Amino acid sequence: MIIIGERINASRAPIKQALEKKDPNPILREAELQAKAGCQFLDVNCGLSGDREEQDMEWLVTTIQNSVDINLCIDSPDHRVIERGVSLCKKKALINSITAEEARFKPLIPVVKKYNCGLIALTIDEKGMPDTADERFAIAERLYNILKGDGIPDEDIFFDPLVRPVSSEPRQAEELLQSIPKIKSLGNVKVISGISNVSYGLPKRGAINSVFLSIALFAGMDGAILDPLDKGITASYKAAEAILGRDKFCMNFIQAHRKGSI
Ligand code: THG
Repeated sequence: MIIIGERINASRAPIKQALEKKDPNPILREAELQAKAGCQFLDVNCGLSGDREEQDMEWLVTTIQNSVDINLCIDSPDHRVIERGVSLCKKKALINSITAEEARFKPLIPVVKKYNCGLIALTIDEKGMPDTADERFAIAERLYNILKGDGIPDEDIFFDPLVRPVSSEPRQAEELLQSIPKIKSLGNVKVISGISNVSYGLPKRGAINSVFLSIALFAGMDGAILDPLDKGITASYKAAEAILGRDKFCMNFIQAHRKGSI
């Protein structure tokens, strides 16, 4: 399973503070801990700070890349911020994200090709977020055809069918789960998702997140954006991998327990 560590995000108070003070220490600690926890990518999001977002992204990416050897996932709605971040990455980067809206994908396709990145494609179009599995698939298919037309290989495409709170929209989690095999039928593409939105507004969020992730893995999801230092969610996905026969003799699960990471 592909893990994208979510902790370097300006929505978290310690990260916001470190960005304001340009204090590298909290950032590097978060980067090292998440890398050690076995993430393939670190999501890097410096919040919506207007003109400052581009400079903040440059500082964040440079700070991390100078001391931690890991792939970054550059998270911003602004293509200029994304290009700045990606251009500074030493290893293959992941762009987070494009949508099926022309204003979002058009400026980023040349960036994907120039820097040989992967990209996360959200199933959103001009009409907004889809409700059903079929609508999610239809948007993914339209974007897939555009990306293929531009020569982007399947392996570099990560679809995110967008999880929504089950508390306010009780059918949404199931629609997302049903969309996973449909989207994967497009080709050798990946499906990933953020996790924590599913439990928004509920108690025992960890239980909701874990069950959602386990079912999603069974449905064919390839990875998730999550907190890799959270022992509960880590134990759940490692248990799910063992149950699904993807962890020979449960060695990963046992080792994670011995290391104290679950
Ligand atoms: N898909 C894609 N990108 C994403 C998301 C997604 N990027 C942002 C987000 N969702 C994933 N990242 C985070 C980062 C931090 C937190 C949650 C998701 C976080 N949440 C605290 C919580 O849930 O309790 C609240 C914040 C706080 O106050 O600390 O920390 O879905 N492609």
